Amino acid sequence: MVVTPILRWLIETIHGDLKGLKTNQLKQLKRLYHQRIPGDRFTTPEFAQRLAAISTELDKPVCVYLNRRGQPIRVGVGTPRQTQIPPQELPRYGAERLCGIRCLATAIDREAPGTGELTALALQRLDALVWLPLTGGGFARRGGGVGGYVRSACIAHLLPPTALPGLALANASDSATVATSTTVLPSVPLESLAEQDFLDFVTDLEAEFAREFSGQSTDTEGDRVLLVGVQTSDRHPRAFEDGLAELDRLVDTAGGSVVGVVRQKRSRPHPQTVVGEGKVEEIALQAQSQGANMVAFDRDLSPAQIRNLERFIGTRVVDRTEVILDIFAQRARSGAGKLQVELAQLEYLMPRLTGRGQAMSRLGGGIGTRGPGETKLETERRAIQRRIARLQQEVNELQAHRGRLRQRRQHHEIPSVAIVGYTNAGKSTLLNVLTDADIYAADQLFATLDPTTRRLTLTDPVSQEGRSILLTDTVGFIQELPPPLMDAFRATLEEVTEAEALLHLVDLSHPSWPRHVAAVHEILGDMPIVPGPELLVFNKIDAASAEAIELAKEQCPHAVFIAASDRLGLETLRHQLLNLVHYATGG
Ligand SMILES: Nc1nc2c(ncn2[C@@H]2O[C@H](COP(=O)(O)OP(=O)(O)OP(=O)(O)O)[C@@H](O)[C@H]2O)c(=O)[nH]1
Ligand SMILES: [Mg+2]
Repeated sequence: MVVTPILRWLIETIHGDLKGLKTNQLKQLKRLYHQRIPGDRFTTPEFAQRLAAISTELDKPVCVYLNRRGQPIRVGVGTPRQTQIPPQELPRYGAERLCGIRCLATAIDREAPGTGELTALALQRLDALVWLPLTGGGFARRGGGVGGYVRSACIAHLLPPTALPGLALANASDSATVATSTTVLPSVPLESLAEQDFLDFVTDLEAEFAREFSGQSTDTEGDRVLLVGVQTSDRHPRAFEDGLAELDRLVDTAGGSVVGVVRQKRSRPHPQTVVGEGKVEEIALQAQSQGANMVAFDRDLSPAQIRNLERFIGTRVVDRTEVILDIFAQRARSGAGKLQVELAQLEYLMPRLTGRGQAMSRLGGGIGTRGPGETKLETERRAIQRRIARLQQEVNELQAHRGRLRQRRQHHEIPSVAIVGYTNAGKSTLLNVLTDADIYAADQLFATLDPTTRRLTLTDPVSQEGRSILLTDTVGFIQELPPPLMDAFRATLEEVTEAEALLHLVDLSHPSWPRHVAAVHEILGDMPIVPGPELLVFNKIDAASAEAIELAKEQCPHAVFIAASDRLGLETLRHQLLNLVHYATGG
């Protein structure tokens, strides 16, 4: 590679506090980039003294970051905290590794690193922090010729998690996490430090991390996700905890594993970063120490918030909607399902396309794809817009097609009932036991995406006359259903609103069932077509507590109580369904 002057300048950036630096001082600092020490040494005495001399001259601490080959990759003026490598520039090694970079830091009047320095060590997962306190009164005699020098040094490094029994990382505060996840070794004379083998040290340390890590997790696939809950004053504490538990479930369903939870109480979300500055740091630290490669927030984030958070934390940051979209994408099997999921994903992505970093805003290429001066981003936007328009068109066709099918059924005068309810209520199980349909039912959120309709014959207990109805099982609801999904799934949701009546199934064994009922009503209320009358049916009574059943009976005296999987209460349900259909069709 030819090193052009501009490239050299880029490579040799001096970080940190450069105020008042003279040109020749800057040159001295830049020259550090050309130094190299043996890769198997923490430092050489000469290199340490050279840093001490520069530090003395500047009257400021100096930090040099070395890779494992002993090459400086970053030089900064200031403390390790002030010169640290931003998360997105760090190589990602994961929880079982260190970052492959050590920091040599001179220090003025401080014998050992403090919380700030140890935080920087933990945030970056540095191989080690080599602390070089200056002695010799160099600063007192600044300009007087005699420089400060380094006599002794100490090493700080990360501790593998088991070295810390019983540490509750999930709720540990910032400084507590740092204090327990790092250690500072006793100070030794510089000469003896220079004789120690650095590579042996770092290999042993990493072996411990690797052992820990393999003991901790068996599943190396899938994302390791750190959850973040923000309890704003408009959220009831119970609703907040419910939402967080639901997010945990969603992440799990999406195939990720939750490695920890961070909570914050705020009157309202921080406009730039949702949580406060200190909390962002705690999140970054925990993500590092627990090897998370993704951070999921329990609320929707603006595109700018996602960008800011990713910059500070250094992992992918997703919001609740993105997790739900991901589950939908994994579940979609049918053409219609895939079509609607793709539309929802693009509608979600569109506003988030702006300023996705330098890479996307560079000039685009390709004949006929751009006007003069148009950027690649705009080209991409237009391509996506075209795709969205085409998918919208296809969804319209799907909607029309399903409409025709319904009309044909109505023509045969078979009334239809749609089973609605919160996701995982047991809707598919119920359709299966009532009609021998063969629908996938599982203890998962959004097991069903595509509607299935089956004929069910109900017998009038008095006249013994049979009456057929069509029963439709469809996608489950969730609170705060993401708007892109509402729009994309309108063809599917229309099956619900176009039905003559609804069977609203509720999982009574779920402690938050009242909130689920409210969420379903809210979504139905938002639909363009007013849905028909609803029969409330409580499911899973086999797993519900006696109190829950009592409460539900009290609050909803007309509801039906069943256990679909145990075929309990199905007779009553059939009678009530017949009544519902009579009522809905005016018959
Ligand atoms: N204990 C108990 N579990 C049930 C009952 N009915 C269904 N389940 C279980 O609840 C889970 C969800 O059932 P599904 O039928 O897939 O629920 P769904 O409403 O179709 O869910 P989505 O399609 O994901 O929205 C499954 O594990 C079922 O076995 C019941 O009466 N009692
Ligand atoms: Mg289902």
